[in-house]
Formats: sequence, C-alpha cells, structure tokens
Amino acid sequence: MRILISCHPTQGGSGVVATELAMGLASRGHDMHMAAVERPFRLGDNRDVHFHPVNVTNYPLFKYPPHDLCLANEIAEAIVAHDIQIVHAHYAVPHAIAAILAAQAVQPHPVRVVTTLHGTDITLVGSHRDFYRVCRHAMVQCDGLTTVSQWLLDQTMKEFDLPEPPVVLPNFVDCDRFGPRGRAGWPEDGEFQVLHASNFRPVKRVVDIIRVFERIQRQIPARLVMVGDGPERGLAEELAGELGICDRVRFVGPQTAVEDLYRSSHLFLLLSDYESFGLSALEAQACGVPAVVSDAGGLPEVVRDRVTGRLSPVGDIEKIAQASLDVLGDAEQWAAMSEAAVSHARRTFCRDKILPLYEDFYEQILKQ
Ligand code: GMT
Repeated sequence: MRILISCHPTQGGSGVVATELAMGLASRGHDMHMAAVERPFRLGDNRDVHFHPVNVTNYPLFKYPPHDLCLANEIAEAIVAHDIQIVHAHYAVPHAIAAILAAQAVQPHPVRVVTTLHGTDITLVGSHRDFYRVCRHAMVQCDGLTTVSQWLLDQTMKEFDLPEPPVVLPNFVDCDRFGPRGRAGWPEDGEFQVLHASNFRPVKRVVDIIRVFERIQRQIPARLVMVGDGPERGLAEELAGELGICDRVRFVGPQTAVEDLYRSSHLFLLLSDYESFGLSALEAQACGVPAVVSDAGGLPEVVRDRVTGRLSPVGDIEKIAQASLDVLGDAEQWAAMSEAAVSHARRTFCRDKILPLYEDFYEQILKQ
C-alpha cells in the first residue's frame, strides 16, 4: 500500500506512535511517506520512509503563519506525486482537518483518510470550543477513525457523540529495540534508579514525581532520572531544590536512546491526571521495568496491577510512595514483576502483533 502519515514531530507519544508505524510498515514492504514541519525525532536517519517537510510560508499580511493550510497543501502535493492511497493523520488537531482538506483538494483522485485519536486531542484540545466543530467535522468525514485505548473510545463518544464509534487499535512497542537484554540487576549494595519520561505538561503532574521520590529516597538509596522537557520542568527543579534532593535528581532533557535509560532503571513512574494509553509505561515494561502509574484513563489497560507494576490513586503521594517502596522492597518479587512486565508487553503490545491489525484496517477502508 502507499500510505502517507502526518503527525506532530515534537517529543510526544502521538509523534512516536506515528513514526514507529511508518517505519514498521516500511519494513513490511509498504511505500511509506511522512509529512510534518520538521523531521519527527523518532525517525532518526531512517531511509526507508520518504519524508515530506512542510514549508510554512509567511507573508507580511499574515499576523500568524498559516501552518495548517501549508500542511494540507503538502499532503495534497504528496498524494498526487506518489499516488497515495491512504492519508493517516495522527492527532485530530490539526492533522485530521488538514488531511480532509487535502483529500478534497485532489478530487477526483481516490484517496482515503484515516485518523488516529491519541488523547489530549479529544480531552483537552478538540473538545475546546475553539476547535470543537471543525474537529468533529473531520472525524465524521474520515473514512476510518481509531483510538489507542477503550477508555479513549468511550471519552470520544461522550464528547463528540459520533454516528459510528471508532475502532480501538492499541499502541505498540518495537520489542527488538525495547527489550530486557542488559537490564539493571537488583542493586545489592548500590542504589535504585527511578525513572520518569514525559513532556512535562501540567497533565503529567511532574511535581508529584519529585514528592514521591523524596519519600522513596528517605527509605532506600535511590536516584531519580527525569527525561524530557516542557512547561513544568522549572517547577519540578525548584521543588527538588526546596526538598534538598538536588544531588539525587538528574534532569537529562530529551533523549534519543531512551531504551538504555529504561534498562538501567528499577522503577518507572507515570503519575498523570490521566493518560489515554501511556506509551512510556509500555516501553518501560518491555525493557523489564515495573511501572507505578495513575489508576486513571487507559493506564489500567496497559499496566496490570500487582503483576507488572502498581495502579495508584492520582495525587495521593503517600500511597504512591508506599506502592513504589513495595515494588522495590524485595529482590525476588521485583525480579518476578520485571519478568511479568516483559512478557505482558510482548504478548499484548508487540509491534509484530499490532501492525497486521493496521494493515487489515487499511485494507477494509480501501475496499469500502
Ligand atoms: O502525553 C502527551 O501529552 C502527549 C500526547 C501526544 O499526543 O503526543 O500523548 C498522548 O498520546 C500518546 C500516544 O498515543 C499516549 O500514549 C498518551 O497517553 C497520550 N497522552 C495523554 O492522554 C495525556
């Protein structure tokens, strides 16, 4: 199949999933294209995916550069030049809307539009009055609509009351890259490494990560590694200073080889208000790292409570710290959880299992 994927190229789960999908489908022989304002960071130096940079033209009359129109135009150009059969938009705003416009612009060229909803595009952005109508219009006009979890499907139907429910196609992990080989062992005399990775947006509650870690390191020798960057990084750094644990916490910014950081860790924390899925918790588990996550959103679909990690009440610092200490409390139990995390990730969310679902979905859409 000839498929073009458009996504936000910046650090964030939707861009990661979109890029992994493009690379994975290219490795299965499909002619894959991506369009974005810059090269998606997960694409690295991959040469199997054709990248179409979106050039955002400005003109003195425009107060704001018309990014979304330039995106739609680039998609339309690529459809015609490469005889694209499917445009797959990741994140409704603005990708689904731009894809619909591009498909209309190239008529009568036959092209189908698929959109994957990722979470905040529904819960925060798309449902906001400023986007609601065009967002719903794009979802209704798409030939296929998917969500990354059952929870997000339910939220979408609640917010948008669509004539047809989307299809759940869960996120996935490349089990060759994100695997347990070389993972950290139980630190007999050393210290535990606790990890968090996100875009530090308010929904991630990074301040809770610092508070929970402060309680953990009171009981056991531990260090915290904070991966990523975003609006609440300053707050988290400040709090680490106030709590006197600066020497125990490293803010390492965005990382390309994040799998090495997972493998050198003993515990992964994701304490968001909610996550539609929580891709980082899946990647951590695939590397053999038990995850303590919020009992909210789609996270219970990804982490098995007391088997591969713990589900904890949002914002309850004492309970989350205790759950974390329980996970790190006993070598044998930790090793069993680490093993269970790997097999759960492989059995349920391995790339090789999920990509065929996408292929079947595309084929059904092409037959419509
Ligand atoms: O988490 C973010 O704020 C980034 C966002 C994105 O679209 O880049 O992530 C969402 O999509 C990811 C991939 O499907 C999911 O794993 C995340 O759970 C979801 N984030 C939220 O729902 C908050």
